[in-house]
Amino acid sequence: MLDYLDLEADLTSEERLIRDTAREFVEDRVRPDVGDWYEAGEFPEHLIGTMGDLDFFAPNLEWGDLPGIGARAYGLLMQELEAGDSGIRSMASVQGALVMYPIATYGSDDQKERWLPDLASGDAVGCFGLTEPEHGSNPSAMETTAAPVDDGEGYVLSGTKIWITNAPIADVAVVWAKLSADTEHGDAGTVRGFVVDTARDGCTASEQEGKLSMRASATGELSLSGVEVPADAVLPGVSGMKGPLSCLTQARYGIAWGAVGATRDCFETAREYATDREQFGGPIARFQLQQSKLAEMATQHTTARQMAFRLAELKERGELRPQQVSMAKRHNVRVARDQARIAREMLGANGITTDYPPMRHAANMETVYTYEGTDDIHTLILGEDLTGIAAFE
Ligand code: TGC
Ligand code: FAD
Repeated sequence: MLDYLDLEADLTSEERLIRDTAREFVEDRVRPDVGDWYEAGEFPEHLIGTMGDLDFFAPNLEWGDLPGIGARAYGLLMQELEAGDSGIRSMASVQGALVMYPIATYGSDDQKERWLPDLASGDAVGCFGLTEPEHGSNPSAMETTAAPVDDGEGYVLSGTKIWITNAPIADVAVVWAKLSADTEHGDAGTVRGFVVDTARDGCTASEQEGKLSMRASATGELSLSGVEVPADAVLPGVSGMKGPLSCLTQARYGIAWGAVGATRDCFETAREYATDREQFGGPIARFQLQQSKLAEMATQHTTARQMAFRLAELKERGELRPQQVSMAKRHNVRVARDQARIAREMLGANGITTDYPPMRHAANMETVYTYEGTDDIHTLILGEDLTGIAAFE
């Protein structure tokens, strides 16, 4: 596998084990069938238990029996899963970074004990509801409300969350909503997180139809029609937009690594194809035009990967800033998006089929470029960081 600057030479034995376990899972359990799942528009739910058994869900968190692996090992896991398909990485990163992370970081002991073991094992699936029909890039304008009832005994949640990964298969949702009146949890208008059992009356999910990207992933709308939850459904440890945005930083970190895996898979596929495929009396890899594409792909992969490795160092030291994660998410997804198209082109007609991964990765990257903050939003986050002037409005 491409590792042009020998970055993996420094991996610990634990990191190698995690990388190899995930790589083997992808080779044995994902790669043979992912084209069919993609065509059918299905997420392979039968893999969730195995993914839990292999500690793919939030192994970086420190709680109970969770392994508490380092940031680099976690990044390598995301890299390998996305080399298989973005939908597989997405399921794991939503479960880990967007559901288990807020419960572990901001949740009560009861919330942790109720949900973390089941989410870790894959016995339960979680989703994260932030985006709404009228509020995507600007979630702080969300309209979903949490209205207090019975003198603060509980809340009624009302609103619609859309484009929610895992929603159609979720047992629990971390839902972000604005308090509609002053309560012990904050003044009216304050954003709070709620841990919602999706079996509650009024909570329904429907599948998003017509996706031409991220097809091997369950995406849906989460409708909250007067869902009554007890007061202890509130995540006690965080208030305001910092809650959801801090979760996004965790997931964006995983995406920065995952995109490197997709790029590598495109490179390896193109290299193998170019050395096998013969035209004009020999392998197409002997043409300078094809070598130029491979050289560029390998270089782009290497620069993106270096950025991911550096993020891991900073994260392990506790020095990583969200803006640095934005830079890596933006850059590494751009690389994957561009290079997947080049790989597809190198495979000629075969490149447009599900028999080979590049077109699937290219299509997936349209989602990855858009979710967790669009490329434009990360550009503006960097712009603000570099100039001190916010240009969102
Ligand atoms: P702003 O006023 O800038 O900040 C509010 C508070 O939050 C803090 N903060 C962050 N903390 C951690 N990580 C970050 N990335 C943070 N960004 C901001 C900030 O310090 C402040 O804290 P405090 O203590 O002062 O209150 O927030 P804003 O509301 O103006 O937001 C600005 C903006 C546009 C950057 C933000 O809204 C944004 O990132 N928008 C993009 C929306 C987005 O990414 N949505 C993703 C939805 S989830 C998803 O796509 C899942 S797909 C997953 C999958 O399938 O893999
Ligand atoms: P909009 O915000 O309407 O943006 C439209 C265009 O305008 C974009 O090009 C954008 O970059 C641009 N734009 C917006 N604001 C500005 C600005 N200030 N300056 C310049 N340009 C701007 N959300 C969740 O909450 N949970 C999930 O699990 C989840 N999973 C997803 C899975 C999939 C498959 C997809 C496609 C999306 C998912 N999302 C999820 C939603 C995702 O986070 C949003 O789609 C994303 O934040 C963008 O919001 P939007 O689609 O409403 O686009």
